[in-house]
Amino acid sequence: MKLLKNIFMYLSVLFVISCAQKIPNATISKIAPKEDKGFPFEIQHEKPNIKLSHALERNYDAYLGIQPKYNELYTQFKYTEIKGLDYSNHDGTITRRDPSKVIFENGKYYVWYTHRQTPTSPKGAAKSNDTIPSSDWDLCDIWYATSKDGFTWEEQGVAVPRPPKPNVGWRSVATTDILKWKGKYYLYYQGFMEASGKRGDDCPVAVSYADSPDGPWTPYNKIVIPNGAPGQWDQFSIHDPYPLVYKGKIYLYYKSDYGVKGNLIRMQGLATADNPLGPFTKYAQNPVINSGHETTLFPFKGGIAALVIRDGNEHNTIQYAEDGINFDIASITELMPTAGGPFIPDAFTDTKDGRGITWGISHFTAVNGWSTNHSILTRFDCDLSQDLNDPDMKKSYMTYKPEHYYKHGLNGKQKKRIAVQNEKTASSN
Ligand code: AAL
Repeated sequence: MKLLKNIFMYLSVLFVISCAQKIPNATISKIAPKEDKGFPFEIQHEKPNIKLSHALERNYDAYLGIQPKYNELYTQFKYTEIKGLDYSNHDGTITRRDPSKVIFENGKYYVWYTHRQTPTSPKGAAKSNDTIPSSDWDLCDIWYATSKDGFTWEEQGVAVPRPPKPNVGWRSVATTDILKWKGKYYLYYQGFMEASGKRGDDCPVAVSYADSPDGPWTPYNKIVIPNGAPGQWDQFSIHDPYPLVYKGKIYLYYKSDYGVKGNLIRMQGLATADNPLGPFTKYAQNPVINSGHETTLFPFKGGIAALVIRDGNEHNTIQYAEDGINFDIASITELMPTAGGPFIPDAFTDTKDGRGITWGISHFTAVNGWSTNHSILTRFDCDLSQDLNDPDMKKSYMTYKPEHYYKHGLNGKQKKRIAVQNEKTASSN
């Protein structure tokens, strides 16, 4: 019986092959499998069931939509000058930079930031002293401002001053971010024990806490996130501490600079804790984001999204990690907010469906050149929200005037190199 069956199958296969050989070409194309028809003209939001190139596979698998306008994690950024803050005619003696996330409490928005008010603008580590700052974030305190509409801000003064020597942060407290946890507020910040730039930017993370966003803030006076062990990527700096509540824990992302001065590589790491005062455990496979500068993240759907701004292979991208750890590129954009502190209504609710962000505060540095070096706060708007659909934020091009391009023209050294090359080309012909 089995033998008969095998013979029958063998004959059937032979029959099919011989028929196929006799079918003329025109008929073959009609009955050819679907994948030979080519990529369809009609827009396909679902991945078509045909053989695709690597790029097209990626276009369906890596992004939340097949075009920026369908991609919830794509946006342009629009900037508005904020009102209410004075900068002493931009002479470099007042800086405001590295804003925290924005929170809404007591009927108003709150933001905290690095505030410097010094007799001169920064003069570099060698010329710095007890009153002359080395860098824009040297000799700073943490101040805060409130606003009813997010455009006009009223400065409220100091939140966390530099503590007396030898406490962590006695030289400068800078680059803060806010956490709300079990009804209390926590400000994390970089605590400098020497002028930045002396050996680098050596500043472990310290924290102060309060019962109200208006303070008073109690300094914990202990390092909560120490630098890495000697030889590790984060051995010298923990920058931009950025806490969120995720999976029942505090997920604090941070940046570090590794490598040697002049060739620093910036990446983002993660430390988690069950208690705001620690202990924090650094994720074993840090860094978790291979690019980016100041850290800006927010809960999105079931995971965490990140603005990966300048520096690194993946600068100018928005990334997403379904588990808060394994980040992939979700979109590529431009004019990203520097040191963005977004308003994230569900930053601390341990949401399982993060709704995203639509605006925040960021900064512009060296606004008036280097001799009067200082930074200003600005407002940014965007559409990275599941609850907003603003087509004006989803365009995928920006036009810049020729002056903008020429401002980024060749420098003297490059012009010389080209002149030498021109001479070589001329003499070899
Ligand atoms: C910023 C941040 C940190 C650094 C300095 C002030 O870009 O990464 O805050 O220490 O510069």
